[in-house]
Amino acid sequence: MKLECGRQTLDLVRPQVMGILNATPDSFSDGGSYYASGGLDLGLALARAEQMVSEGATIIDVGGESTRPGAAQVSEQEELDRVIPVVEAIRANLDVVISVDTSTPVVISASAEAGAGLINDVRALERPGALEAAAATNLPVCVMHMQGQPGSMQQAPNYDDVVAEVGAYLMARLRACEAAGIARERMIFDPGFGFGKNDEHNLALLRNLPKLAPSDIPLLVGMSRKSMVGRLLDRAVDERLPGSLALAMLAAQRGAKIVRVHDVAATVDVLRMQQLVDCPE
Ligand code: 8Y7
Repeated sequence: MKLECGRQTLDLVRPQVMGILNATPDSFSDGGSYYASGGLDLGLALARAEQMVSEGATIIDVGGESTRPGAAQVSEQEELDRVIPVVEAIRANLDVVISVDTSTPVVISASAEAGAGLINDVRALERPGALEAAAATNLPVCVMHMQGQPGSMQQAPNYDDVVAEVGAYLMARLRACEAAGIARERMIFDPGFGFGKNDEHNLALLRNLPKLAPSDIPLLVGMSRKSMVGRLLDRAVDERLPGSLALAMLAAQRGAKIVRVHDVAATVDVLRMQQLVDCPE
């Protein structure tokens, strides 16, 4: 299974690690690290990307809008100012697929022009104009399920059958993407762990991961350091690595092809070991 990402090709026979690079001053786990005196420090952001690539990340996910509950909204211009210089710097210096975490049509278009290889949208291209902007890039798109809106989604998540409902939503987004001219071969599905889900919902989705996508559509999962780890194990953000690694391996065993994480080196080791056992040679 190969995924064409503009100038690069991702080999999805084995699970790939997507390293998280937050270009936001307010993200919950590593926010602020690349901000010096109010502005984004491009050198620091690039150094972090470089480190993650050296640790084995084959995708870097650059995000300029924090989707954490209660995070401040950003204007289109602010999002462009945060994301595009980082995409350009990575593009000029590193051989890695650049993913851009955005829901904003102008950011989708500008990112592709700046050298992005993948569009990662937690709103599954539902914003007006996003489907058309993504289709025009010819890049792969990750469509993620979310119930509600970032600010309020964790107040009362509710499903009759979370696995069926998330699966049906992702298939509906596939149809919408195809209708807009995005080829099925460019689709990636993501159940959206923690996005309008309680712990039981998250666990049911992980247990049933293979049911959430047809076998030709790769699954991406993001559980790194999330609140589900915090609640299930009673751990603060800086104590969630073991739980996050367990979840990464459990997802890989259930067929996840891309794992979005903060801790690249540790996750790469875990997934290599999982592959040696489950998929030898
Ligand atoms: C996810 C994500 C976040 C995820 C995809 C966090 C941007 C919250 N989570 N994108 N983004 N899937 N595709 O804790 O689960 O990293 S932000």
